[in-house]
Amino acid sequence: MNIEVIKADITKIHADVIVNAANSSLLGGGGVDGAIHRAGGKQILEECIQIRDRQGKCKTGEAVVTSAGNLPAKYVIHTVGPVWNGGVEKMSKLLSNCYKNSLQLAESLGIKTIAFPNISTGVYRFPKELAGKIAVEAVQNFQAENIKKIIFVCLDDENEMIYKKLLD
Ligand code: AR6
Repeated sequence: MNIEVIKADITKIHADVIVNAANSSLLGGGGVDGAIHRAGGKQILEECIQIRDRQGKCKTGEAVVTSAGNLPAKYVIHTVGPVWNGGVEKMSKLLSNCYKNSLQLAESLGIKTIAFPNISTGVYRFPKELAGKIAVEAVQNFQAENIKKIIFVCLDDENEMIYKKLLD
């Protein structure tokens, strides 16, 4: 399995799956969530609403999948990161679950490439260095069968530097 780091807008990435840092309502928001819904179009929101109607809100650390609307990806996996509250152990476990559950769901779709944003490190204020360490550990520990490439897509220089150092 190949792990890459790039600095880019995730909505432009040609991967089978792009992951969204959503909130538990699944109804969109700001940051990467807003960008994905804007670029992907209303199809994504309609599917999110159907999921909500079927199974209720998405809990922190869990993941659900929709199609990708107008995006170059095939699917969007929406996961809900923890809102940082300083409780390192619980927060770390929840963030790790986001990566694990997204990868598991991606495996079940039989896809080969998946792109992650830096979940929880924006509005949810998770410390970037710790979030990077958790993300890298979670993907390195994942036993992939179909997935061949994982891309960490960073929007800012700080995250790009953190991930490049961690994967060096
Ligand atoms: N491409 C790649 N990364 C991005 C993009 C983009 N287009 N836009 C932002 N980022 P955030 P969170 C980075 O706030 O902290 C939403 O309102 C950003 O620089 O998007 O998990 C949801 O609805 C940061 O490093 O997500 C939730 O309510 C990272 O993506 C809440 O924000 C995550 O920042 C979730 O907060």
